[in-house]
Amino acid sequence: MRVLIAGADGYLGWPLMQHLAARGHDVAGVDNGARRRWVAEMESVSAIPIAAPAERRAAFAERFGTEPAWWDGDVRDLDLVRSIFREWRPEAVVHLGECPSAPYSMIDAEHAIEVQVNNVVGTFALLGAMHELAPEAHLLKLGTMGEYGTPDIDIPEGFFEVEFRGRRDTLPFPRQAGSWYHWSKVHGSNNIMFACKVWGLRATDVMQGVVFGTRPGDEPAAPALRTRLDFDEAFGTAINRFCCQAVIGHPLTPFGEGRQRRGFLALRDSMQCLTLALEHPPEPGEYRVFNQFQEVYGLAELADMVARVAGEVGLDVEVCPVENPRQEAASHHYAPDHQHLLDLGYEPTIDIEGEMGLVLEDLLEHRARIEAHAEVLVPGVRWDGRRERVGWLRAPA
Ligand code: NAD
Ligand code: USQ
Repeated sequence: MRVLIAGADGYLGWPLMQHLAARGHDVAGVDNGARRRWVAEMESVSAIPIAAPAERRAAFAERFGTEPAWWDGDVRDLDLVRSIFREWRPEAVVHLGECPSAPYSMIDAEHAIEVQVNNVVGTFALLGAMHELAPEAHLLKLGTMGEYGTPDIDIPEGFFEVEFRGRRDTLPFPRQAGSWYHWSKVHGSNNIMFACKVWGLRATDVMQGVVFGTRPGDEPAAPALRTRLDFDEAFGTAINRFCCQAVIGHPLTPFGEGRQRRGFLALRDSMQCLTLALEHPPEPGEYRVFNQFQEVYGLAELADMVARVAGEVGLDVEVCPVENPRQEAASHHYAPDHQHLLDLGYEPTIDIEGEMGLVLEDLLEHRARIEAHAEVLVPGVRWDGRRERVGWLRAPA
């Protein structure tokens, strides 16, 4: 299958290029390098060193025999996207090319606008070009579990049956996002749903949980093929941050009481699920929603797991909760369905602690890079608009 990956230089995009090429798909990428600039703006670096895009493509050619088609460009540029579609003629488009950070979107109004314009307009340009030039192609779009928020009822996969005043209908499940970033994903989902209805496009909207991990497959990749792993408050996700904290002996930082719950999945599971969705496309005109995560965990529970695994490799780590800079439910019901991908054959990684152990192993050789930027480990972007680092709720020993 000819697959265009938007956001191909990113945490998920770069390993997905390789995962799909290894399965015999023809892959092409487009990326404007925004993630590299955003992490630099947060005064941080990827803990795992990453090669420049051209070096990455050369390493890809060495591994897979040929360089992938590639565009250094912005998917908000409709003319660019049209020209890519004319040249590459994709049968599927995987859209990962967005700003993925809730804290970045909450810095101030400028950042909120940047994230919303980037994410909503980029998605729209891809939809418009598909409508004009590739109406048969399948759009595989990364949404997020955070679109749903944390309602006090179970969360279905996109749609649910409602009875109101004696009448029944199947309707989109309400979205109650918790950051400007998460709302940008809701707006994207709504536009995709309508594009399927009015333009007859086919799309899978993946409500993905929080991803962690360094390895998309069993073998450690060659250096230029490795993906990034961030630990700053905006672009580092919880387990990845806890692992980076552990390798330098920094206290692990669950926010608040750590009783908030989220769905998590390993990087290798994200690759597996996206591939399953691609290889089992929806019907023309169909808009389907998959909830994608391996298991739900509480944040304090996860910090304790990382501390335990770190202890097994000789790292002495304490868990010290900090004030929660976000506005989110401290304790809540959380029971999302996630059956659709299991029905397609998804085999979840069961050994989450084993996966954490691999992350720690891969990070240990790069601890100096984390130590040199350790100040980014304690958050300072608060949802109430203040920029002031949070305090410890239990001071480190
Ligand atoms: P990432 O930032 O590493 O990847 C996104 C890539 O898209 C980056 O390389 C960036 O440079 C590029 N990009 C951004 N805007 C662009 C634009 N306008 N034009 C061209 N390229 C652009 O993020 P990621 O973690 O790989 O996430 C990919 C997608 O998955 C995002 O949509 C994110 O919302 C979603 N997601 C991620 C996670 C996670 O835990 N990583 C969880 C759920 C959903
Ligand atoms: N958290 C901590 N301590 C930390 C970092 C985070 O307790 O040091 C908590 C947060 O308060 C939150 C949870 O962990 O409750 C998840 O935070 P996160 O930063 O790992 O993830 P989030 O901001 O939700 O965003 C990430 C990705 C985003 C994706 C989302 C999936 O960055 O692209 O959309 O996960 S989900 O959370 O399911 O919406």
